[in-house]
Amino acid sequence: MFKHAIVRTPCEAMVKGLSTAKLGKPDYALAFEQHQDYIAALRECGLQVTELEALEDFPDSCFVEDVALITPKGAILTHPGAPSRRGEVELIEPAIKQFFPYPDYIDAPGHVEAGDIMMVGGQFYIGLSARTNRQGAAQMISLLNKQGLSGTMVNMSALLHLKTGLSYLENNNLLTFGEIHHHPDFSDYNRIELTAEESYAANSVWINDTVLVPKGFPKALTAIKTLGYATREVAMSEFQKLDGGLSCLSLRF
Ligand code: CIR
Repeated sequence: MFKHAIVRTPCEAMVKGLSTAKLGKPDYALAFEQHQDYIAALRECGLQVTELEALEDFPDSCFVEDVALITPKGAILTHPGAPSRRGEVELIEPAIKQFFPYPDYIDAPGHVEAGDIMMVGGQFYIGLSARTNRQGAAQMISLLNKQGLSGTMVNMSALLHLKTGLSYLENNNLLTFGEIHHHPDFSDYNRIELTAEESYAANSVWINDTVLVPKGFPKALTAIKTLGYATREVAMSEFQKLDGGLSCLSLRF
């Protein structure tokens, strides 16, 4: 069960955020509205939400998931692979310390963005991407070990972050698409493969037996409902334009 979430209000500079999506620039007013509804959805799932102020110097700072990993045992602040995002770490630190006074840290030359990390109970899968390198993943695994948890590295090629291509919905259920669907590391899970045109919904979020699903992906929504979950759709068009998914917008713990 999760009890808390930390989110950060999108800044107006988000229109200059990193993107490969080729979907155009986000509309700030609509992004703000979608973010408010995202917060409402977290609250509907029973979470107490800490809302942090917008940071105009950091266009991608609403994607708080990347700058910290929160486990059931503690917090680890990351060192993002994207240089423009590194300053976000010290700015989220005070909020993390309110819950975890003594976090651990990833240091250069290690890079980690926690969008590359998927938690399955006490086991953490760490995707090696353009944003998370081997040194960073190795540091992360030893910090997880210190907490009595374990981690493994996952080789991948095409995705921005590991969780861009999969989500763990608990109960052994994994939403996947593309390269991740056939990845040997995940062959023991009940994998639900999404079609290429619905691949964005592979980043859905389990929160206390409700699954948040991005709006506009009807086959994914049906597949998740068929597994027996309650679902809550959240419009995400403006964040999709910045390669950001549902999980990226919060830290849940
Ligand atoms: C970035 O490229 O860093 C942002 N525009 C999107 C980050 C998405 N975060 C995530 O997948 N965890």
